[in-house]
Amino acid sequence: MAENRRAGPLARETMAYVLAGGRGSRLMEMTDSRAKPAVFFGGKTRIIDFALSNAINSGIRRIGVATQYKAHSLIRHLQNGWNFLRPGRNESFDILPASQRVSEDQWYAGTADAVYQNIDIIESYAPRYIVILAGDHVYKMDYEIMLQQHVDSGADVTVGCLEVPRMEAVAFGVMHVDENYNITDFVEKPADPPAIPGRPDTALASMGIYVFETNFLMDQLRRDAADPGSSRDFGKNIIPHIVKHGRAVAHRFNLSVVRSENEPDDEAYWRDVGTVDAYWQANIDLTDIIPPLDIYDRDWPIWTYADVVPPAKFVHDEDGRRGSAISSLVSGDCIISGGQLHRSLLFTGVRQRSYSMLDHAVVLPQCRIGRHARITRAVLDRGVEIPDGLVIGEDPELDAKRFRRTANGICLVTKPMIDRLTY
Ligand code: ADQ
Ligand code: ADP
Repeated sequence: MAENRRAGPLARETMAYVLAGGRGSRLMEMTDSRAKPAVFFGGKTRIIDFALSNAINSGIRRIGVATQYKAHSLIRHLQNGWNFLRPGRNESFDILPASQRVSEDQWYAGTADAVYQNIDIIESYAPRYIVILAGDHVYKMDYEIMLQQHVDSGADVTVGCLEVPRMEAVAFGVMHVDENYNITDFVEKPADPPAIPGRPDTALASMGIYVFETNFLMDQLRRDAADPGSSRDFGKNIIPHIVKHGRAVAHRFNLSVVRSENEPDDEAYWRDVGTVDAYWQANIDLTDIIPPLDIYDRDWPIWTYADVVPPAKFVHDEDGRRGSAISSLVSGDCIISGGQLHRSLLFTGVRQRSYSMLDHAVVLPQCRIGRHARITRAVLDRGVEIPDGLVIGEDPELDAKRFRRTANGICLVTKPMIDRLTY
């Protein structure tokens, strides 16, 4: 009976457990007040919406989200947008903040501990499989395909992987695989990443995505918790242990990436958006005529919580100058009155006034752009009010004094930086 019973997708026997506690400190002041998964991305969504939408679109109906660092903004977003799963239909959505669980500590020690401390909740749902996800990556992926591979291969753990330039692999778990994609070696964040054999410039990196049978994972977590030398981390402890003592298999992201017909098929889109430069670039990429990520794909919608707002509006100013946008994304409740924008992305509720110019700018919700302001290659954090006439992105030395200017010349501008301006 049990063997023949499985009719639906494996996803319906799976819980997605999203790790959303990390700060993402390389995003600098953008994550001063919110965790990286809560950072806005792409006009309406936040970064965590991608992992959560992937789970829902893959057919998963049980989701847990572990939070810790500056979780207020994240938790409010989750409660507003993601609480539609219903216990009466064998669905569940749990927000699991650190500090409320078994340990005396206020904090999850590491990513494995963020699961371990909620073992009782997970076991109460008895999902057969569990997929561990990072809440801070932008990509579209069908986890059902990875689950299928996991079941077919009989692995103890299946680890999502992709190829990255070898020098970038210092930030990742790096693996060696045999011809059947069995992982033969795994090293977390190596200073000198090992290359894929025969391809000296490329390494095989872990995406920080893991599939387990729940019972097996719980055994591993209990074993790890009893080891005083462990830092309770998947990448540092759990995965290397299984590679050594069990069977870990790599799942190539290429096999399960979801592409629309409008996406180039030479790239499997996955972004960590972990730095200001990467964040700026990934948002600006959306203004391409054919962007590498299609956020208009109705077959794989990225769900979010968004306020109900009026449409964007473009008006000319009193001199008859147009308010206009070229190669740009403009969200609801924006009013462009006589200003111009080019290759820019405006989130909800931005006001851009006459004679101002935005070029390659990423403007988060509720910003105000004053008259005659000129802003090039910048990220404006939520609620920033640019005074009349302010120029950003044209004088590197001045910008570096006033704002967070990256090595690539991108300026991150926050409210406190504007408050400190004297001129
Ligand atoms: P990192 O991304 O550096 O490496 P980590 O900082 O542990 O690993 O973050 C993983 C995820 O867990 C993130 O989504 C983060 O927000 C969250 N997180 C971190 N600490 C947490 C905690 N204490 N409680 C709850 N959530 C927490 C990992 C793997 C690498 C892999 C990369 C891919 O360890 O092997 O290559 O992900 O990005
Ligand atoms: P984030 O910028 O990451 O969204 P918050 O959600 O905490 O961070 O919002 C930033 C500011 O916007 C807060 O200071 C808060 O006062 C205000 N805000 C946004 N949404 C709401 C809301 N639903 N209720 C109250 N305040 C809100």
